[in-house]
Amino acid sequence: MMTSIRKVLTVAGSDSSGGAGLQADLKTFEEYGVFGFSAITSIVTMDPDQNWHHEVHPIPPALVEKQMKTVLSGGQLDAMKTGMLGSVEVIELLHHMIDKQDIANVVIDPVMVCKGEDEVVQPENGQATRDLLLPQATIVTLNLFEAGQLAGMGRITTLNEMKEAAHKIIEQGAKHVVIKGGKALRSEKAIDLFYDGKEFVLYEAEMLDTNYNHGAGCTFAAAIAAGLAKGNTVKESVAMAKKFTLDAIKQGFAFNRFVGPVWHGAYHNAHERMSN
Ligand code: PXL
Repeated sequence: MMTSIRKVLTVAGSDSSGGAGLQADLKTFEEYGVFGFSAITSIVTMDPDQNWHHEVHPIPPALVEKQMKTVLSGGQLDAMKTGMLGSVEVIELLHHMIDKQDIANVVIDPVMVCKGEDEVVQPENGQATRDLLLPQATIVTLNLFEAGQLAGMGRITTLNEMKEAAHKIIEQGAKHVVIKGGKALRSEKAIDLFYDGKEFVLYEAEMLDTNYNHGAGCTFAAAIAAGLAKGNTVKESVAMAKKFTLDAIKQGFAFNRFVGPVWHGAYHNAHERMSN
């Protein structure tokens, strides 16, 4: 008999270029074999005539709330993940929803900048995320920039600073945190740091020499949510998500002259499906 299907919600922005945002989340959920629901918070467009400039178009909070009502009408979710949230009202809405629904596995992936753009998207959202969502997070996934912002430390460039930031994030109420070192860390290796308030775990991997990694962060967080929904521990889910995302980055491709998305189907060779 088939075991029951696990249900996972993403509350995120739409990335029409397909690599990041809720597109990444739903593709990843499918690869993990969990059923994906979505509530769109904003629509992001990128303009090829303006050097791929990103424009964020927030969805009215009342419409986000209606989507959430639709999703929640089917009973308890096994996990949820948040990405770009669009407005403080939506963050408040989510805070109340998580509280009321008592959702077991909550992955918070605060999206503050889009790759290639250096200005912070909606800075007021960072503060609301810290105050309202971090205390509800089973795990929060951060790049160095986001970690620096949420920990109030500014620019982070060393492993020691990553540890200090992780400690501060846990103090703000998140149960677990992963900080992704990436290329901004002064290191030869790609180093991710996991912390649960007691023990630091370092994940070291080769630094991949590619620019085709658009959507890697969303994919990683979505993979953790799917892993948790399937009953894995937080640590197991992170380890599995790392493998899944590494494969996705290895098979990233040039979409146009501005962006190269990761391939979410790489881990399972999804391009070979339905071939006959
Ligand atoms: O990768 C960050 C990100 C998250 N969510 C949406 C995005 C992007 C970057 O483009 O468009 C919707």
